[in-house]
Amino acid sequence: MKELKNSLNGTGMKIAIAVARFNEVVTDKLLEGAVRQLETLGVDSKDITVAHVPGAFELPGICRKFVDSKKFDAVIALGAIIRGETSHYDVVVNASTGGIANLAAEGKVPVILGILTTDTVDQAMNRAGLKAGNLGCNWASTAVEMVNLYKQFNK
Ligand code: INI
Repeated sequence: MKELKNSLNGTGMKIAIAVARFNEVVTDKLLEGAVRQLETLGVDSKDITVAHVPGAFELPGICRKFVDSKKFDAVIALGAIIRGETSHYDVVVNASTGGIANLAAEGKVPVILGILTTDTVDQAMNRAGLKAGNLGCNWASTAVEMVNLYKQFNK
């Protein structure tokens, strides 16, 4: 049996992060956690490119631009969609997560779904580092792990 190797070594990787400004109090924390974790895993800060967009709805489009540029090994989409704050919660959730999922499934480079969907700001803050750890860190690790898996198809 052969198994692909899993690795969290991010040395030499170029990573793009798209982050929504909507619910910035949450998404700033997710970004902070993601960048910190990428650097911990060996990604050079000059190899991390960040694009700020107005809201989660805008994430799939900018992620597509990052993928099509062919300059990045992985793309991470960060956002926070909070039900209490909007009547079109479901529309924004479906459009943003569906767009990211479609892009990810193309398999060109890993595209990481880093969008929190919660009922309250408190729940979102907890998942952005207040209580339950910062999911931005997890999503950064996922990006590096997936890049290392994808690399094994290019040999
Ligand atoms: N965008 C978010 O990222 N989170 C939200 O909770 C949200 N709410 O509450 O509506 C939200 N809306 C804005 C949307 O993402 C777009 O920026 C807007 O519709 C313009 O296209």
